[in-house]
Amino acid sequence: MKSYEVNFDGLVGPTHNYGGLSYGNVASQSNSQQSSNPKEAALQGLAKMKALMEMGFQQGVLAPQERPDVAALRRLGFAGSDAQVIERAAKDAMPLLVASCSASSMWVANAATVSPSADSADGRVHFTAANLNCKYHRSIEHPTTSRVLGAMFADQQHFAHHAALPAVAQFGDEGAANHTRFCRDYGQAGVEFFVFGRSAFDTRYPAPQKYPARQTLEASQAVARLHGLSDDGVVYAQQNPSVIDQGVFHNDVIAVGNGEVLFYHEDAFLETDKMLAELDAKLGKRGGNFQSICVPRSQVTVEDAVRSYLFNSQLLSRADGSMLLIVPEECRGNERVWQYLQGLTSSGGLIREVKVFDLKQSMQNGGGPACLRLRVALNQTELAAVNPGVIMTAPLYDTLTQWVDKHYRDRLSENDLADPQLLLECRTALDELTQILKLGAVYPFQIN
Ligand code: SUG
Repeated sequence: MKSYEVNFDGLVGPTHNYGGLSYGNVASQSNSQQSSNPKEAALQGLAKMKALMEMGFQQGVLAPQERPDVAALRRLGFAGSDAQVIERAAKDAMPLLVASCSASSMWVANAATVSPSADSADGRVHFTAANLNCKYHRSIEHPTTSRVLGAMFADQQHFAHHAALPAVAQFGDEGAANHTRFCRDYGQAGVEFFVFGRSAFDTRYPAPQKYPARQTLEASQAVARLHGLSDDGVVYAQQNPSVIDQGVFHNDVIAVGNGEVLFYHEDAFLETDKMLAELDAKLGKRGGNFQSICVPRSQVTVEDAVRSYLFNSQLLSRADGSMLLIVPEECRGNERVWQYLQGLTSSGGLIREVKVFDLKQSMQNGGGPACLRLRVALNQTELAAVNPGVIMTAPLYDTLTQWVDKHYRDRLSENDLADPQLLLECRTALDELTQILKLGAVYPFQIN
């Protein structure tokens, strides 16, 4: 049976703004307080989805969340009508209002970890929503994420959903941003590669000194257990703590993998040789031929990688077996990175082509092409069981661009977040969206 990697991209929500909320994420910190353009952000994301669909890749869409999250503000003690809750938070605790307005759910690489049916013990596709417990504004995403994923992948015969891990730092889980799957074919058993930043319980593992390591070993192990993965099909590796301290807050900022290929920076991991040998041996046992492409620090520094998001690219397998890299415009803007990419594609290796996308609105918050997508490997039967409303088509693209044009503002600054009208605009837009995507009631304002 034919199998596919389906990319579900996060649709940018109407409150996209630069809140400076992510300590350790250089772009988020340095663009704090700038005004944003939510309409442009959403259209940039949709343009990428459309382009991939037109290139023949399977493409889906993942809905944004209700923001401001009034229910979250109520849990923090703000009371009254919805408008009063927002007003009071704006007056007494602006950082909490900003956090409750973040459109960060757009970076769906952090929505969940997904294991395909070929890897799991019960032969179903498994999803564990990420608790995103390192940052308050992200920790409030998972209940709605779970409902949205449940509405997209509803058929229990094929899809199994797990609630987010316990909401403590020891089980800090950032989802697929620290998870890669290698395989010979999407429908065959593969090797799932979990990269962690620190261990919560084992002091032998070093930890970064400056910025937080968001993903723990124990969280990755729990996800592997929940998904019923076998030891033969799992490899754990530690991220180099020194790159976390240079702004590599997720592994997908310094490495990307797909099929049999890992594309990574020389400084990305600890004990790299051991890790590569294990990946090679385990993929070999599953009929695959593991290949790695190491980008040397002499050509691209970690700083270049963080600024350009070279590794936050989408590595896509084409029908002829060659690979395509989807990179953000910032890669073209960095001379060393661009030169490296020219050499890479002309060397006759696996990666033959680079396509550049303008995702500046998302990039300014530290979210590149790979952050904006959640990969789900599905066989034909499973793909047919996905809610068809969320599969990208030319008519859906047109409908969604019109929907964005109708509902989104083209400028948003911190003061605008206190405007109770923004909440009404968002709810009106999302109510319509759930009808467009045929999701049913998934938002707090629809179910409470
Ligand atoms: O969690 N930025 C996100 C970016 C996530 C990128 N995802 C991956 N690399 N997979 C984060 O740091 C910034 C929000 C703000 O500052 O307004 C933010 O949440």
